[in-house]
Amino acid sequence: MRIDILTLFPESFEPIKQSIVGRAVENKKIDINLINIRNFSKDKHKKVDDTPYGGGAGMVMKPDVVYDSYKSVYEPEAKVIYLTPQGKTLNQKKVQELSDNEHLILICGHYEGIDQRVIDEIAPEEISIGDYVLTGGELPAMVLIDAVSRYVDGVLSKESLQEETFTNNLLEYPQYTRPEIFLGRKVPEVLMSRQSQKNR
Ligand code: 21W
Repeated sequence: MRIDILTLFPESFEPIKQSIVGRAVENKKIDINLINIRNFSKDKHKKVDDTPYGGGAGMVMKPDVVYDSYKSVYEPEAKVIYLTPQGKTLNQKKVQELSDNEHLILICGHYEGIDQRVIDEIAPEEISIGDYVLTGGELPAMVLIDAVSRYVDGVLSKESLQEETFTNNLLEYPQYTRPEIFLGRKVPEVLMSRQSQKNR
């Protein structure tokens, strides 16, 4: 899977290169491509935002700059996603659906968001990660990548995915490991029987 990320803060994606996603990138299962939206500013001061028409606090990302960065990675087969607080809340079903795509383009807004006209033109799928206010779409994009990458072939074992709590609607159960007694608390007897030792 190829994932293009359009952002004003490409350096904020360093953590995603670690852990499971990082290993998937090294194994060439996932190709993460960071595009700095600022590189598409034609202005001599590399301006990427401006004050909102009609007034109000903060700044709005300029439509031409975002659109040019988008055109630099666009292909018709790609699934385009705009991370925005107004979007539909991400859930495990959506995560699984997204993992069927060979190419994701993630658009991260910052400040008060992106000029609506470029959103109307691109018509991306709009996704939020929950009802609380963040400073931009970068953390939400990393959350989405982490969740989706687990379904990319060869990233996780089949067994791990089958144990999936949210999709199977199974109840998660408490987990224990050695030692058998910790601060006077014993591991439940049922887990200590010979039969349940087969996975150890
Ligand atoms: C936060 C942008 C608040 C815009 C006036 C009228 C992406 C996010 C984000 C942000 C506003 C996600 C406005 C959960 C999030 C994100 C930055 C509101 C807009 N002003 N999921 N309308 N929470 N957040 N201002 O914050 O970009 S996915």
